[in-house]
Amino acid sequence: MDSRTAAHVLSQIGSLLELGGAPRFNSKAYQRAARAILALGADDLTPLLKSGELAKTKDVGPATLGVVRDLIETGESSYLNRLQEATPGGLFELLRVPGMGGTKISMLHQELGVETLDDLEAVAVDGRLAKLKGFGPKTAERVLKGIEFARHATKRSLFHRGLYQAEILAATAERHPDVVEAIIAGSVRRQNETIGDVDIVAICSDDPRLVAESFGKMPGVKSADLKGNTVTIRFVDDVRADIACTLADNAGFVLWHLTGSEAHVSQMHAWAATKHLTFTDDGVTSRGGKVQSFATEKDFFKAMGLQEIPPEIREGHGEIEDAAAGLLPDLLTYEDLKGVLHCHTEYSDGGATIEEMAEAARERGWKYIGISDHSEAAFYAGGMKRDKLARQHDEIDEINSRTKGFRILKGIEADILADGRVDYSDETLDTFDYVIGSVHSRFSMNGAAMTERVLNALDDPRLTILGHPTGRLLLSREPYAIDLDAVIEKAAETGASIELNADPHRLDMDWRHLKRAKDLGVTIEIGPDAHSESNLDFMDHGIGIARKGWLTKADVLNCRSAKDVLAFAAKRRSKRK
Ligand code: DGT
Ligand code: CA
Ligand code: CA
Ligand code: ZN
Repeated sequence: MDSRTAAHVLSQIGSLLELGGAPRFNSKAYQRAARAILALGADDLTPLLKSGELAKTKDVGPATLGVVRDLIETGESSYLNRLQEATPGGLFELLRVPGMGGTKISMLHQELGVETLDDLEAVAVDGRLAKLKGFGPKTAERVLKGIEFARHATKRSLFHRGLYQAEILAATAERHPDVVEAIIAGSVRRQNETIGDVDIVAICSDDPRLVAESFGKMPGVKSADLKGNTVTIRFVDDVRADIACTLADNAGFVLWHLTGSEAHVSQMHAWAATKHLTFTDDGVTSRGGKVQSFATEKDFFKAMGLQEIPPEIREGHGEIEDAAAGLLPDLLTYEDLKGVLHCHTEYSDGGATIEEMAEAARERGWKYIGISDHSEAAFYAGGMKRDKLARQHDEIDEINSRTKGFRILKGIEADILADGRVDYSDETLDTFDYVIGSVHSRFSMNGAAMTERVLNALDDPRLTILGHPTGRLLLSREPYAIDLDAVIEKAAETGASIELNADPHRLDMDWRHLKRAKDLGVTIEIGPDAHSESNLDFMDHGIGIARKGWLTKADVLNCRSAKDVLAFAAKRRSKRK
């Protein structure tokens, strides 16, 4: 019994418990155990069970251990079988509809006999769902949108999940005796916001085709398809992967090719054609038929007459032209960050104190943290009334007065109200070091009205930063209708900053717009939107996305010192009408 198969069984049990209306901590415990067992990466769990190592693994408890023992001894889980018999198969896919938890699904099942996405769609359309207690016409509408999402989104996952799968697979590949090194390629290497399949290049010391073939036979594989030296695998848990096997002498070319993107690769084909070169799976062929191989990407780009293009910007957005002209920007790195400005504490809906957040920021080597809790209008998120604000400011002053080499800034995430006014009076807004203005309500406005609302807010010189400008939640909520080009132009004109929100569900503004904003001279703030200390780590991928948007440290507000951040806000305020 291998790790992946066992993990998949545990995860299925977790989902079935959720569907059956079991307490959330119960189903969560199975999901956590599943991740722990997958991370073990064992081809055979039997010795780990016998030695007692499995029982000592974090997040593996007596119940989950029992399931694994059952799997090892009988090849199946009687607990899973019992749960499956009690649950119609279609209910699983309902869990993928945003906002649909186990409780709601079991209620829809009992009351209306809903068992599949199609059933759910039918009762949402014919009005039966809206009449159910706790539902309503608005919910029915949201459910219909959610169904659309579930149908399209099921095949992709958020970046951090893709990265996790890629790391596990690369580690597995490296355990193969004929593999020297395994490198993550594809959209994970390009730091994309969502991931389809995982791509791995395995550098081999022996016949790559044989190695690829053997990967197709590893435990936990549901189906495998071998083409050349690349094997395409679907695992039992529906994780999909391409593993391209190569000898070291052409690893650079294979890595470049499997990293993509498709647009970048096809533009590179056109570029190579101008040099009378063609690409095959074996390498690069010149007009005379001579095949060239490349051990490193560096060699490959050199032969193409190009600067080395960082993986993040290989998206076909002009990188080949700029690399040919030697004009690629010096993309920012994590080390360029000086601080963060979008953080919540227990003053609103965060989980940590100001001091704890500050300490966590300091540990990461930053020089300042801006606290930006929710404003009064955001009552659902514990938005702060005036008296609470005063207390927060006193607390910040007090901590700052006894701290050296680190500073806490007084920020706020103020709601942009329906008419575009920024929450709080002008006098109150003037008490902050800077103001993030965000839309948190009335998402369904039409595009013209929403654009007008945000443009109005940008006219307020007290608004320093426009927070998460489209409100999207990746794989679950569409951006609200808004003319981003108009917003970017307005920010350029008024000197406001726009946020790249680094929450893995948001990554908003989308990197596809960052380059344009930068070209117009808009300063970007990269915000973790942290609600806990560990959320500060969202900045890792936030930097990856900023790189995808071609940003350099000069383009980013929080790559500047605290003093310069204050100056930025002050300069904008001085434009007061
Ligand atoms: P994704 O998977 O949708 O998140 O996005 P990508 O960019 O990872 O897309 P993917 O995995 O389809 O392709 C990555 C690169 O791999 C692509 O630019 C060219 C290369 N590639 C795609 N399909 C194959 C294949 O069947 N064999 C080989 N050798 N390479 C392929
Ligand atoms: Ca891929
Ligand atoms: Ca692929
Ligand atoms: Zn927000």
